[in-house]
Amino acid sequence: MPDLLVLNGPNLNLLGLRQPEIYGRDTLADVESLCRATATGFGVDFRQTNHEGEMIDWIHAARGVNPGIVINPGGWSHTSIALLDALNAYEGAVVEVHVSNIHKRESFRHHSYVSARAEAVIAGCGVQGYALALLHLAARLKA
Ligand code: CA2
Repeated sequence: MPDLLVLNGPNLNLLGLRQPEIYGRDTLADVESLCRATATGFGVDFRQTNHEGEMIDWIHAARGVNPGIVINPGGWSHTSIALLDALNAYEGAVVEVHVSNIHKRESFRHHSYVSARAEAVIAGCGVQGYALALLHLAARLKA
């Protein structure tokens, strides 16, 4: 089975290390373990970057290779048409995840450009949102 790609945007390397009242205490390494344990039948290619161009290059490279992407675009969710354009050039399934419920937070977090491309959006389930996203993709891609 080909790998599912799990992409994490800026500052998510700090998960579990700061602001636990918003993002919880699990680190990004814990999230990676959770993803690997959840995506039965698929490999997981798990990445994080603080550089928007690098994220876009990874999405381009996924074309024709990875059948699904789980993406937490972090702050780029609310700013990046370039990220949306890259996802629109990708033919596979996309699920957007946010650890926090962006709709309960500041109004500038309420809109995500990526949501226009995602087939599902999970927000506010904490890091379990990644597991839910992978369960959805695995079921959808095996069917
Ligand atoms: O809730 C989410 O997963 C977010 O995508 C996290 C982003 C935020 O900009 C989005 O609005 C919602 C922030 C990335 C994590 O930043 C941290 C900063 C300090 C400590 C821990 C994480």
